[in-house]
Order: sequence, then C-alpha cells, then structure tokens
Amino acid sequence: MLIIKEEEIHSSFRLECLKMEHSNVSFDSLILKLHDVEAVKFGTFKLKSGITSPIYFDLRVIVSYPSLMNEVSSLLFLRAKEAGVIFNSVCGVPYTALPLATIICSQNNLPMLIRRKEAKDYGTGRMVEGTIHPGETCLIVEDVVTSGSSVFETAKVLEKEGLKVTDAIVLMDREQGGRAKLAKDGITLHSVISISKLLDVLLENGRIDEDVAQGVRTFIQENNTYKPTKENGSPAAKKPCKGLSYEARAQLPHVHPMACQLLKLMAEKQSNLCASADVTDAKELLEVADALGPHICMLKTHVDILHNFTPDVTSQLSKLAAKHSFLIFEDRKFADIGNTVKHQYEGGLYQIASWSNIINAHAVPGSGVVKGLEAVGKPLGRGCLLIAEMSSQGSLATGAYTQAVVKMAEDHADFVFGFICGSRISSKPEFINMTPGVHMQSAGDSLGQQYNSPEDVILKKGSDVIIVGRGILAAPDRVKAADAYRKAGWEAYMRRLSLTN
Ligand code: S5P
Repeated sequence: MLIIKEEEIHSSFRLECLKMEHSNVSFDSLILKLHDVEAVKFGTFKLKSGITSPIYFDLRVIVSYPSLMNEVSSLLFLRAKEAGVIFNSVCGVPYTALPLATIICSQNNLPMLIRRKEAKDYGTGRMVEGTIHPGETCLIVEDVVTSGSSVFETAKVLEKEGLKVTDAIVLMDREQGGRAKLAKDGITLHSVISISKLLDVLLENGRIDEDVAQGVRTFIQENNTYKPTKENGSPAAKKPCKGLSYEARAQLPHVHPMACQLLKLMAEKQSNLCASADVTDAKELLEVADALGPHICMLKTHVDILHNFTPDVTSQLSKLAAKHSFLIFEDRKFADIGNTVKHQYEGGLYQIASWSNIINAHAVPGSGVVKGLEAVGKPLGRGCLLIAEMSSQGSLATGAYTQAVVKMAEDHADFVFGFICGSRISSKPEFINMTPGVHMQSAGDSLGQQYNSPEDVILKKGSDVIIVGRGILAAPDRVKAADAYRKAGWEAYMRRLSLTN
C-alpha cells in the first residue's frame, strides 16, 4: 500500500510498480457493469463529428452509481501505479473525469488541479484552479479517448501554467488513433480497458453477437483519427500488408533473405508459431526442440539460462533445426555500444553468431548497436529483430520510442528484418512482426507478463509470428499444446487473409 506523507505531497515521487490488485475477472465484471448501466451502447449513433458510429460511450451516467465510480477511480489509479508514472498532481479532463480525479485525489491524498473550460471574466481570470507549482508534473485523467484532442487541450492549458504533462490515464481507449497522436505530442496514454477487450468480454458473455463486434471493429479500423504522414513520423500505416500472404511477401524484391526463408518456412509448415524454449537444462532443451520441431517455424532460446551449457548443445540444436526445418532465434536482447555487442555476439562462452540464425537487440544505445551486430552477423547470413515494444506491464518502449525503432530498422534493412512488437508496427510488408506474451488460458503472470490470445495477435493486431513459452512448456502435453497454438495461429492468419482479400 502506498502511503504518501504530508511533506511528500509537493515533492516528486515515483509510484512503484505494485502487483496489480485487480484480476482479469474484475475487468470483466467492470465491463459488464458499464454495459448494465448503459455507459456503453450499440446501435446507430450520430457523433459530434457527423460520423455514424455503431457504438456509443456515455460515461457521464456512472456518477449515479457510487460504487461504480469508486471502482473506476481505483482502477485508473492502479493503472498509473502499474505503469510507474511519476507525477505531483492530478487533473481530470472536464467534465466526466472531474469527479473521477476528485475520488482518486481524495482516496490517495494527492493534490488536485481543476481545469476551467472558460476563464473567469472577473477576479484572477485563471484557467486552472488549485495551487500551481511550475515545473511540477501533472497526471491527466480522462474517461474516453478517441482522437486524444481533449487530453491534448487540457495538457496545453496546464503547460501554459508552467506544468509538465507526460502521461494520461483513461478508462476507455477507443483505439482510433488517440494513443499515437498523444505519443507524438509527448504524452503516454495508459488505458484501463481497450475497445478490443470490451468487445471480447461482451461477446463471451452473450451481450452482443459476432456481427455487432465485427461491425464495431471495422468501424474502429476505418475511422482512425490519426493519419500517419512523413511529417508526424508515424510508422503505423495499416493497409498494405494485411492482405498479402506469407508466400507473396517472401517474393517481394527488397525482402531480407532471413525474412524470405522464414516466410517460406511458415507457409510450408503452416505454422506461425515460435516456441520459446525457456528451460534451464540442456538435455531438456534438445528434447523440447526435437518434440516441438515439426510444429514450429522457429525455436527461441535463452542460452544463458542453461545450467549445463556446452558448445555441443548448440551443435545438436543446429542438427535438430535442419532435421525439422525451423530457425533458431537466440533471444539475447543486445543493448550495448557497437564494439561491445560485437564481442558478445561473436565470442565468449556462447559464440551466438556461430549457431543462431536470428538475434534481437534493444535500440536504446542508438544505431551503433545494429552496426556492431551487423559487422558480425551479415557475413554469416544472419538477421536481427529490433525490440520495438515489450509485453511486460509498464514497458517504456511505446509511442515515439517505438516509432524511432521502426525508423532505425528501415535505415538498417540490410540486417534488420523485423521487430519484437505487440502488433504490426511497420507499413512495410518486408518486415516481420513477432509478438511474445501469447497464452490461450492466462492473462498474465505475477511478474508483469501480459498475455493475448493467438487470434488477438495475428487477426486483430496484424502481427506475423506468435511467440509462446509457458503456454506450451507448462502444459501437461507439450506437443499437443504446441499443435493447438500452431493451429490457432494459423487459423487466425487464414481468417485475416480471407477478411482482406
Ligand atoms: O516483450 C517481450 C519480449 C520477449 S523476447 N516479452 C517477452 O515475454 N519476451 C520473451 O518471450 C521472454 O523473454 C520469454 O522468453 C518469452 C515469453 O515467455 P512466456 O512463457 O511468457 O510465453
């Protein structure tokens, strides 16, 4: 429990990443309650912009339900804690989020600021009420984000008063471009519920049918308010590669040889499954590789977790890769200056470059990390993935950072052929998007891992490869589980092709 002492109130503090107290069940029940009170409705609604929408949110109604108000406020505050947001005060976007901000501040002993919609024409004429400490950071609270413009306007008013705005928390992200727009403006958006999650829960509970859900999904996709341009530097241009098959992408003129090989393998084996062989015993690693080999396009290793590593393990692994036609991806996550990663990749105990087809790297050090790895890997015909997003709660790899990673990949397409990401993040079909954090039964673990289903990842998020670890390794029958993931990933891909072709 976070206790903020009186004297700490005006000093900056970091809210620790506390274990989320809410489970998936409480999200589900919140979504059902919001539907019960008609805070979310389905039908035909004319929006302020003139557009007709199949879904409508009216979260103002929740002021009439005190326990729902408290629940929403707690989840919003937990979301900020979980993301490790640093702030000094809280401001709700008028009007719906005002009472939510009030409850958050009152229950957590935090200073609040109130943004006025119009300046008073008497007295101070100020736009923000409350004690302002210029230079401090204010967290914005909002009920629903579509384009992000209300959050942006509030941020501008606060910034005019000398405050900083780095983050906003929102109950419902309509996934129509607000997150990307705000990221471009330097504000990270953290949402409690996304529209995809809302649709899934309402579908599962028989509140809506598949046609309604699909109608909303199509509307959301077709009404993205954030148009990526060269100027705003957004990587997300959704259309071009959704309809292309893996085979077609393998034939593209500028495709990297490693991407080409992988795409062909995926098509041949009808598998977009990468098994994450996170075991600590060398013998078990080889057994997993042999048993799962027929079902996977790629085996991901963490060779440094083996307690009994010998060079023989990697030569056995290479033989199994040839036997079952899969690629080896050592998930080393290089993150140092070019000169150091060169040595780490080529030498040391593991000599990764000699046996791993694919490696990955963080972009934090700048392009030197790629240049260092490329110097070793390119002559050997290897390929690299850049980590553009992470599946863990509170990951800092979002927004402008993710966009910069995409740019770095494009600038080094001779060696970088794809990304570790949550969804398809590049408009270029030559790049492969690989997504970890995939599980068919669990929503996450106690250490911040967050899971999506194969269908979410491939069909809804447009990624190419699912990376599955414990979903397979912890199953009573690993081979059966691997085949179930392969089938689920492949079926989602086939559905994606049929939707767009
Ligand atoms: O963002 C990431 C990136 C990676 S590579 N999140 C991840 O979970 N991973 C890796 O994917 C992680 O290191 C682990 O090896 C695997 C996920 O394992 P699971 O057991 O949670 O499926």
